Amino acid sequence: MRNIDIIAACSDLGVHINGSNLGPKILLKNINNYDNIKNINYDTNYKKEYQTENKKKNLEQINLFNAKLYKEVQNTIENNSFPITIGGDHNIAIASALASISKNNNLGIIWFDAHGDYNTFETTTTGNIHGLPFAAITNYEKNLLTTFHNTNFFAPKNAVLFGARDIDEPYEKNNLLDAGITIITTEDVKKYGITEMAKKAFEIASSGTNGIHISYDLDCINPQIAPGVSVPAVGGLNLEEAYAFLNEIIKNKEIIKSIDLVEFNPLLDINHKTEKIATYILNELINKL
Ligand SMILES: [Mn+2]
Repeated sequence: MRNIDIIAACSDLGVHINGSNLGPKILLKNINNYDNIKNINYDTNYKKEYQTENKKKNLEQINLFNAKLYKEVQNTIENNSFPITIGGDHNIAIASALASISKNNNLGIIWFDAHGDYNTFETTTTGNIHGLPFAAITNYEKNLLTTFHNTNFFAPKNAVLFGARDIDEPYEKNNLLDAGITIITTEDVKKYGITEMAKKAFEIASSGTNGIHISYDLDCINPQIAPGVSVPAVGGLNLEEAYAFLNEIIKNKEIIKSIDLVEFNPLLDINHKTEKIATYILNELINKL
């Protein structure tokens, strides 16, 4: 069994809806007697920006937060520990994913998500930075979100968007196609099966790389099953499919270098449904990686 660090990335700065910063605290409480925990918080005196007209909302504070998180994930890997970063809104993956590739040199990535997260500051309509991280880590959105990182980025040919069903048309879709990201939609999963599609994703992400970073966004699951996410998208994976993908992660553990589990928002959860699912996933990872 490997030594695992759980890194609690308590941020909701990437989205105008509050609450995802509280997710990690609740999940940590549910993991009994786990010692290797690091907490990253943003300045409690900071006044969060919400205005839609502002297309770079909370940019400065997000960069301060991510620079800290980046160092912590790097430290974890330097100490031969495996990083599981719990969000937090999905912008935190800019730091966790780039920290991992900075230490593992050449990695592929599977971005498990209902949304594309592939806007740029030019194409975003909301200015919510959690809609940009996948573009940032593949260096499609350049410079502003990755100032703390000075090695290579994820190559689009080894990057897979998995389970998507809510991609902004036409601009975000064009960005994804222009960059050359492989898109596996929710529809593909329903049509060809989760095992077949996971196999395809792992093949693409591992081909010619030293391993894979997994970014698991809970909003990929149907919000009727997992309602506690900031931006739910109609439809989605059922629980069996979500757990089958988790099993594929565990099966492929030798090539997986780092994982995020993001977007749990306890303020929007109903009857602890999402909390239970996220806790189950986390416990499986801790016990079986
Ligand atoms: Mn996301």
